[in-house]
Amino acid sequence: MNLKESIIEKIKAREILDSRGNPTIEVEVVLANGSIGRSSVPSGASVGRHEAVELRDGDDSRYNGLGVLKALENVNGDIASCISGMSALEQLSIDRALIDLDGTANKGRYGANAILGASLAVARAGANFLDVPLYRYLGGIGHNTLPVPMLNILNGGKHARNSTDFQEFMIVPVGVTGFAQAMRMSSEIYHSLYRILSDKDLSTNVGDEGGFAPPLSSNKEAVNLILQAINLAGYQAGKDCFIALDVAASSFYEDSRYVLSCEDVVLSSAEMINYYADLVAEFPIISIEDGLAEDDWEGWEQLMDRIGGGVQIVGDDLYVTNPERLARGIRNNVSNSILIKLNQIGTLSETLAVVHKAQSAGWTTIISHRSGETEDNAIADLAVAVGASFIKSGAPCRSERLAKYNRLICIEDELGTGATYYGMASLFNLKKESWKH
Ligand code: 2PG
Ligand code: MG
Repeated sequence: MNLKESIIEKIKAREILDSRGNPTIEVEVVLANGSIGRSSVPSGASVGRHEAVELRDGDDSRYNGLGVLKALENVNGDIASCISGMSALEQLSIDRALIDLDGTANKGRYGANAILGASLAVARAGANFLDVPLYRYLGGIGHNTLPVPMLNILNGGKHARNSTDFQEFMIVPVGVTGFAQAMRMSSEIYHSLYRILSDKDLSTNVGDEGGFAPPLSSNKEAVNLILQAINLAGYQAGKDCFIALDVAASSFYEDSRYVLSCEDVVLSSAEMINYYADLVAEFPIISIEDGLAEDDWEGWEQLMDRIGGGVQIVGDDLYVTNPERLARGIRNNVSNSILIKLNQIGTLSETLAVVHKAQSAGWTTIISHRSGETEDNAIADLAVAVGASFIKSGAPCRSERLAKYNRLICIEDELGTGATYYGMASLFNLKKESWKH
C-alpha cells in the first residue's frame, strides 16, 4: 500500500433531502487511489442556542428558504481548495485546516453543515483507503463494546405537535447480554405500545423520530403507557428495561419559567426540580436529558445535587458538544453525562476530543442522531469506536433511525465472540440503591 495514494484528489457536495423532506448536504471525497468517502449531515428541530451554525440559503423561492446551495458552494470551492492534496489519513490536520479556514467561533462563515460533511467524508475515505470498517479506523483494536440503545418510542415537544410537553420518552434495554437482543426487546415493547394505544383508541401516528405521538394530558400518562407496554411485552421495568426522558426544557422555557401547556402549569426552576424528584421516586427513570433550560446553570447544579446520585443527568442543549461549555459543566458538577452530536460542533476531531474529556471526568456519553436524519450510519461506528455507553437514534421504526441500529447489529455480528454489550455496566456512575424497581 502506497500511503501517498491517500491524498485527497476530489471533493464534491450535493443537495439531498433528509427524513423530514428538507434539504441537507452530502459530501463525497475521492482519493488518489480511487477510494471514496461519502457522508451526509443531519439537522435538528430543537436546536440549542449555542450550537454551531447550520448554513441555510434563506432564499424563499426554494425549499421555503431551507436550501443549502451556499454550503454546497463552500465545499466545492474554498473547502475543496483547502484540503485537496492533503492525506485523508491526517484527520486532525484536515479538521484543523477547516477550523482555521472558517475562522469563526461558531463555524458561521462556511457553515457547520458544510464543514462536518467534509470532515466525515474524509474519515470515511480514510477507512476505505485502509480497507477497515469505520469503527476500527476511529477506535483501533481496543474497542469492541456495543452501546445500549435509548429508543424514543413516544414523541412529543417539537417533534410532534399536540402531544406531550416533554420531547422524548425512551426505553433503555439494559437487561440482556447482546445488542441484537436489546433491539428485539425494544421492538416487542414498541409493538405492545401500538396495541395499547389502539385499544384505547389513541392515535398511532408517529412523530419525527418514529415514536408514537398520541395526544396525552400529562407526561406521567406517557410514562405509564410505556410501563404497561414493557409489561405487556413480557419484560420487567426497572430490571430488563428502564425509562429515560429527553425533556428538551429550553423549548418551553419562557421568561425564566417552565411552561407545561399540556398540564396547564407554569413552574420555577426549583419547582421543576421537585417535579423530577417526584417522578424518579415513582417511576424507573434512570436518565433525564435537558431537564432544565440551556442557560439555567444554577438550576442544573441543584438538580444534579438533588437526584444526580442515582439518575443520569444529561446535557444536550446545555453543552452542544462544545469543549468550553463542557469544561464549565465538569468544573461545577452540573451533570454526569453528555449528549454528543457531531453537527453541534462541526468536525469529527472536535467531537472526539469532547467525548474523551467527558469520559475522563467519569461521565457517560450518549452518541446521538438528530430529529432530521439521513441514511448515513456513521454514528453507530462512532459509538463503538469511542466506547460510548449509549446511542440514541429514535424508535425501532423508520429506516433513517434503523440505519444506525441495524449497523450496530452488523458490527456485533462481525465482532463475533469478541463483542460485548454494555448492558447494566453502562450505568457505571450511578448509585443503584436509590432506583425505583
Ligand atoms: C435532541 C434531538 C435528537 P433535535 O434534542 O436530543 O433527539 O432532537 O435533533 O431536534 O435537536
Ligand atoms: Mg435533546
